[in-house]
Parts: sequence; C-alpha cells; structure tokens
Amino acid sequence: DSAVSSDVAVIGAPIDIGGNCRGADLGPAAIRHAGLEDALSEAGVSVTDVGDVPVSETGTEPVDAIQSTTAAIADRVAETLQQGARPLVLGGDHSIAIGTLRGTARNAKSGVIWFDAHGDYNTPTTSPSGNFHGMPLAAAHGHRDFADADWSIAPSIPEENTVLVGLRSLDEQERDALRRADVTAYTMVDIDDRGISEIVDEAIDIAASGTDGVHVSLDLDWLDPRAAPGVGTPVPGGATEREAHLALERLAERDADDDVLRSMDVVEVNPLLDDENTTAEAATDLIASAFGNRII
Ligand code: NNH
Ligand code: MN
Ligand code: MN
Ligand code: MN
Repeated sequence: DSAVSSDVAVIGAPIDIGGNCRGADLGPAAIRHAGLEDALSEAGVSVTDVGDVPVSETGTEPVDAIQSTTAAIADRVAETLQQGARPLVLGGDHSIAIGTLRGTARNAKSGVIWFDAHGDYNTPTTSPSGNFHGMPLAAAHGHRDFADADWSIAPSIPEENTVLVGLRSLDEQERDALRRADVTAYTMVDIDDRGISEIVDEAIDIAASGTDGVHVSLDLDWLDPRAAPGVGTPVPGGATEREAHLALERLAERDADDDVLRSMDVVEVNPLLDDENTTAEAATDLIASAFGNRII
C-alpha cells in the first residue's frame, strides 16, 4: 500500500525510552483505537496507515535506540513528502521529533510550531533528568552538545522559524538556552492574555515565513492534565480542550488558504496512565481538527 494517492500518511513510532516512564510506546495503538482513520476520513482526508517504524528498545542504551528509531522516522517522513503526502507521526515520547524534523528538513526548509508545556531545549549536558524527550528541539537546531549523535550532522530547522506555544515548565539551563536562541516562545500567560487564535496566527506567520511549510509538533501535555491526564510529565495550568481545538482549527483554516501544514507529530500519549483512553481520544479529535474537520 503506497501513500502516493493519500493526503495523509500515518506513521507509528512506538518508543518510550526517551521519556521518564514506560507506556508512551503504546501511544500509536491507543490513538488508532480511538478511531483516527475514521476521524480523518470524516474530515474529508484520504489517509493511509503505513504502520510502525522498527523500534528496538531492549538491550541498548536509550541514545542508541533513539538514534536508530529517529533515523527510520526521518527516512519515512522524507519519502512520504517526496510522494506528495503529508506525514502524521504518532509517538511515542517526544524524542521521535528528532526524526520527524530531520525528515522534513531533508529536501526543504521547514518551520515548526511546538505546542508543549515544556521547552524541550535541554541537551545531554544541561538536562537534569537525562531524558531525551526533553531535548528534541535543541537537537533540531544542531546544538553542539549533540555533536556525537548522527542526527546532528546539520541543523535541520531554522531558529527564526521556530515557535513554542504553551510554555509553563522550563529547567534552569534550558531557560537560558531558549533566551539566547533566536526562537519565538509564547507561554500560557501569553495565551491567557491575548487569546489562542491571535497567538496561533502569529505563530503561523513566523514559522511559515520564507519556508516550504510548517511542521506541527503536538505534545499532549500542552493540554491541562484535566483534559489530557495520560502523559508522563503533566503540568497544571495548561490549555483547555476548547483552546487546543481552536488552535488546530485555526491552523486548518490557514492551511485551506495557504497550504501551511506540511507535517505533524503527536506525542506523549501514555495509555497506561489513563484509564479511559481520554488522552488518545483528545489526540484523535485534535488531529482531525488540524486536518480540516468541521462541525458544519
Ligand atoms: N524538562 C524536563 C526534562 O527535560 C521534562 C521534559 N518532559 C517533556 N517534554 N514531556 O515535553 O526532563
Ligand atoms: Mn518501551
Ligand atoms: Mn515535549
Ligand atoms: Mn511536554
């Protein structure tokens, strides 16, 4: 089955070794079981599920598992884009975005909008936890602390086209690095203050400017834990379900006008921390919104 004739190609990335606890590797299955294909079809999107990338987490160091998994993700993402379809990568913990971003940058210039409670701007040197899910954005900018990793060969995403939305938890050195970087960062305070539609509009302008399109990375912990409890590192005070929908609906509207949405990943869904699959259902609904689902 090829993705050629489809608008969206679903790629599973079942890995959790970059996170702080086990279970996010069940994320792709949980999102599929929540009805992703039907939700996308109802949104008028033609979708092909190309299955999961190979992951081997056992008997290796996290960094080795992440290195091989993200290399496979990058290849699938680049192939999918080459075929004219849009990759939708289902995590897995957020370390998978190292692969998605490399793939999107292979033959093109991609901006990124990072919906997350966290900055994901640590490096192996600065991270207090050592967990790779707290580092993918720094890796995508080619930070020198990743010099030994094969994904750092070239910076893949321009800092000036990088926008973080929903920040409310940063580690100390991570905060310093983000301040020095040429990125745009909107905190939850900015969302409270100005409203999510205005923030998203600005984010799209910045991420899309001078690029071939925008990658959207949706960490479910962007949402308030009451709306998305099944995540490894919940932080109170997050986006409401309505704000999250509005954000992705706005993105779909802008995409209908200018084709801005080029690729997406949806990460950190951990069904082991969630007894009703609430978080995967939220993820599914938000994906459908991003790809154009309409009430009327
Ligand atoms: N900043 C913390 C760390 O680096 C938490 C990262 N957790 C995330 N990031 N889920 O989005 O370990
Ligand atoms: Mn695992
Ligand atoms: Mn994250
Ligand atoms: Mn997060």
